[in-house]
Amino acid sequence: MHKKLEGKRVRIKAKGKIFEGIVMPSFTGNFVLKLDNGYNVGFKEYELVEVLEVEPFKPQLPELVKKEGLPDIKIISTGGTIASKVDYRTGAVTSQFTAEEIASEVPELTEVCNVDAELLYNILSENMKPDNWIELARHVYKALKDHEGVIITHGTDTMHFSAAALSFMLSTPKPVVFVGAQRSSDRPSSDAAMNLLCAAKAATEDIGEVTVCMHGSTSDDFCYVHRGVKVRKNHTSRRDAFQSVNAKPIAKIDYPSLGVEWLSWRYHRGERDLKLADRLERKVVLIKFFPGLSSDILDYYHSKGYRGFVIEGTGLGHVSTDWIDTLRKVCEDSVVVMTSQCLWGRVCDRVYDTGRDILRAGVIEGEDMLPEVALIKLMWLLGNYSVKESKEMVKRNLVGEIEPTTQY
Ligand code: DAS
Repeated sequence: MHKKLEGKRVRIKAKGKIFEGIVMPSFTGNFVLKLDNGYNVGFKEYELVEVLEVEPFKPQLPELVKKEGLPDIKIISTGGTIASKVDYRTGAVTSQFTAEEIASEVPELTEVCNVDAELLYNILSENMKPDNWIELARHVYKALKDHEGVIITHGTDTMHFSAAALSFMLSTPKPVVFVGAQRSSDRPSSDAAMNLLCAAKAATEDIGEVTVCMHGSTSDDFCYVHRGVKVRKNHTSRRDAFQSVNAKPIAKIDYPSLGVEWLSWRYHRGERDLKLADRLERKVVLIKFFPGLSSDILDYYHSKGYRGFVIEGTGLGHVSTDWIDTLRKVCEDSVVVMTSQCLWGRVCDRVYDTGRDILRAGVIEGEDMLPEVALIKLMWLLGNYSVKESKEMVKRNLVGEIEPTTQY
């Protein structure tokens, strides 16, 4: 019965009282009602008094008028929590994409820039694939030709993968800013509006690279702008889940003043030309080593035609010494890059015997690259260069993914 009533406004009798609200989806078997005060109440027993008919809610959307002197920014939506809100009437998670809908949620946006919006996908980011990265890169490339910056709203789970992918595929003279939310806009603790506003500010600033803009602390006091190849989601739920790793954030944007404090080096606006190199080799694999893992996994992927391997090794970049023979064989016709599951610090295989044997087998040190960034860099290199050229280029810094020295 609950299912049929979901989304409807009803009046029920329970615990000797009358309650009115919207029937919400329930996963507990209880009957869940969202009351007008926004709280959900569950009932094991109830008596349906009546189903109330309500007019479909039509939000008043603002008329977006371009303001002279404000930069034109494109918002490309791909989905995720930031693009969603619970529709109280129906309990469904609806998505908001048009510029008008976004601007109606964050009216301050129109004080920072002129926005036009495009819906590319409506997917949660765990479902993003390399084909989506390529299509997204092409849409951003096109938008950069007639906008001063591009904002990409994206799910948080794999946002740093997408940001890294566009960092290698797209050379940009203007800001490209990925932004997500850990809490949807219907919740009091939502970070969506603040993240989006700070991202819009970043998209109008003197930045010429792909970045990620998210909360810098658990409070609503500032956001960080992170380099797209030095950032990672490091917490399942905190609003400051995104951290720069082995680098400082590029900038701190104060909220609500939107004051900008530069924290580290950056590509400046106009420093690089607009270029797109959108081929990616899919047969590249990231393997997290753990004690007892057999090197058969290398043989398996090699037999399937993979010629790109990133290993997330232990400590300074190690795997079990019984991997050495297989590594030597695979390195003959493949690129094998060693990164560290410590994430912080730099791989150095010249300290211990194991590391020296790994280097002699032909494995390449991944410096201070994050494992997933090395994976995407190798997908891009092997999509555009030979194995031999990729072996040379993977250890060189291309877009800021490798810092010259280890500061952290
Ligand atoms: N599932 C998450 C995603 O789409 C929701 C979010 O965090 O945006 O990445």
